[in-house]
Amino acid sequence: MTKDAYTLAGEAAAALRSAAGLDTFDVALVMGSGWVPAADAIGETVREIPFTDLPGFRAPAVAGHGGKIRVVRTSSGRHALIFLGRTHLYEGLGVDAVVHGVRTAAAAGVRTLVLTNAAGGLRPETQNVGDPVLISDHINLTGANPITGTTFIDLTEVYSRRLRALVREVDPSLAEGVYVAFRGPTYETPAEIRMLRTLGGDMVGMSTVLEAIAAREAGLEVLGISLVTNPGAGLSGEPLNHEEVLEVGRATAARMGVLLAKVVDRL
Ligand code: 8IG
Repeated sequence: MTKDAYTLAGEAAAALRSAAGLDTFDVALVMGSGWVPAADAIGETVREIPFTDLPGFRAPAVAGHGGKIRVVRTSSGRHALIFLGRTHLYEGLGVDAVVHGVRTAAAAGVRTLVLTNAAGGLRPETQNVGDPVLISDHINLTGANPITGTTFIDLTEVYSRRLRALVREVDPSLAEGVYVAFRGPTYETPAEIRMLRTLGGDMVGMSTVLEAIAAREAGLEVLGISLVTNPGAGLSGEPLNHEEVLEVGRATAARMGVLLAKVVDRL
């Protein structure tokens, strides 16, 4: 069963190499909601491949989540795979579908993975909407795991200390935080948000952790960045909605794009 998922990723990687006209890639970036407008700054587009052209991929269900892989050449000549959109666990397609892009990137030769997301902020005392936060660690409350069987993967340093230091050379103002993931698609109750603050979480969302685990299994070095787009439920008195996420993304696209472009060129 799980063997099939890795085989399918190998087939998708072969199709991707052929569609891109390239044998290997230096880095892959997964652009979460709010991050898609930042993709344009990373480099010059070589090709765009709809997810539906590759084995095992599904078109994302969520507005603002794109639905294709952009192959980009950066100013320093590196080749990046930019995933414009991702599959979420709440879509009900299963864990393998959620991590298929990461496994495909790994099978296509990628060694470094940048995972971005939009998230609720659990620390409005110190976080502002529109701030990017480096993910230092995660708490996986999805109830799921992409790995089945007796593969005991070490998660002591899921999010590379080296890559975080490299990003802080580019932007020393960036804070770090612990990302908590729920399955969704509901946002949290105020009581759950209070619980997550007590547990040591700094951001909360519905993505990233399963992809990060699959990436560590594949031996990739992982960088994670959250864009805080709303205070967690009950922390601001306002209800949450997805449109504000996209709006914050549009407002911060230039800053996030420059940040990612500089980071990718220093990898
Ligand atoms: I953007 O407040 C975004 N994604 N679970 N909670 C959860 N996911 C989110 C949130 C949030 N904001």
